[in-house]
Amino acid sequence: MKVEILPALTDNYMYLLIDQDTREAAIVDPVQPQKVLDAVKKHGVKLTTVLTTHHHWDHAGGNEKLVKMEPGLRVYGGDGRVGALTQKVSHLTALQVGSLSVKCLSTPCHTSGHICYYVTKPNSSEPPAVFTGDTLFVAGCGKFFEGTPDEMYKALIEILGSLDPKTRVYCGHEYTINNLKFARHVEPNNLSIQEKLAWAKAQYESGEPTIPSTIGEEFTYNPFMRVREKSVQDHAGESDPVRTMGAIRKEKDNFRVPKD
Ligand SMILES: N[C@@H](CCC(=O)N[C@@H](CS)C(=O)NCC(=O)O)C(=O)O
Ligand SMILES: [Zn+2]
Ligand SMILES: [Zn+2]
Repeated sequence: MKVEILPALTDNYMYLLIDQDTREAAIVDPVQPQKVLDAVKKHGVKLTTVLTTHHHWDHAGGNEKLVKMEPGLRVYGGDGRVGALTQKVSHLTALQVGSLSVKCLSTPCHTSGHICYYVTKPNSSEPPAVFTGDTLFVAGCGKFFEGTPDEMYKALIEILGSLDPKTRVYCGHEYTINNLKFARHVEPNNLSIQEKLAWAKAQYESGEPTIPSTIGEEFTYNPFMRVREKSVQDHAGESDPVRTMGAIRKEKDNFRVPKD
C-alpha cells in the first residue's frame, strides 16, 4: 500500500490510500476535493472510496462536492451527520480497497460516530496503517465533544493500543509540536518526548509533515496513551487511568502553549 499525505486547510490532513496491485484508491476525509482529484490524476489511480472519520466540517465538509465531481463513489462513515454517506459502518465492519483490507473501528468520544480505519495488506510483511481522524493525534488526542474519559480510554488503550505496534498512525491534524509541549509539561523527565519534539521542530522548519508515527511510538510519548504510567497519574493527582484521562484532557483544554 502507498499513502500519499495531502495537507488541507490550515492544519488538516487528507490521505490518498493506494492499492498498488490494482491501482484502486480511497481518500480519507476529502475536505478539499479539487486537491484530491489532482492527486488521483497525478498517480493515475481509480478513486472508488471515501473513508470519513467523523462529521465535523473540516473532515466531512468536502464529501458532497467530491461526489458531484466524481459520481459513483462509495462514501463510508459511522454517523448519519456525514455528508453524501452511502454506507453507514459500525465497529468491525470490513471493506476492501482493491486488495487492501479495511477494518472500521468505532472510537466514540470526540464525536459519538467517530470511526478509525485500520488497513492491512493480506499475505504481506508490509506494516498496517490506521487513519485516526480526531481520536488519536501524534502525541495527543481529540477534544471530548460528545464523549467521556472512559470512552477515550477504550478508544486509545483498548482498541488502537491493541493494534500491531508497527502500525503507522495517520491522524487528522498537524498538532504534533503543540501536543509534545503539553506532553513535556506532563512528564518533564521523559526523554522520548524531548527527542520527538526536537525532531518535530526540524520537520516543521523544513516544511515536512510529522506524519506518520507508530502505535508503539505513541506509547512512549503520548500522555493520553500513558495514563496507566505512574508519572502521568502523579502529574494528574490521580491513581486511576480513566480519571487521569479526564484530568489531563481538561488540563490540555486550558493549556497555554509556551513559545519553545
Ligand atoms: N488546540 C487546537 C484548536 C483546534 C481544535 O480544537 N481542534 C480539535 C480538532 S478539529 C481538537 O480536538 N483538538 C485537540 C486539542 O486541542 O488537543 C489547535 O492546536 O489548533
Ligand atoms: Zn473533529
Ligand atoms: Zn478536526
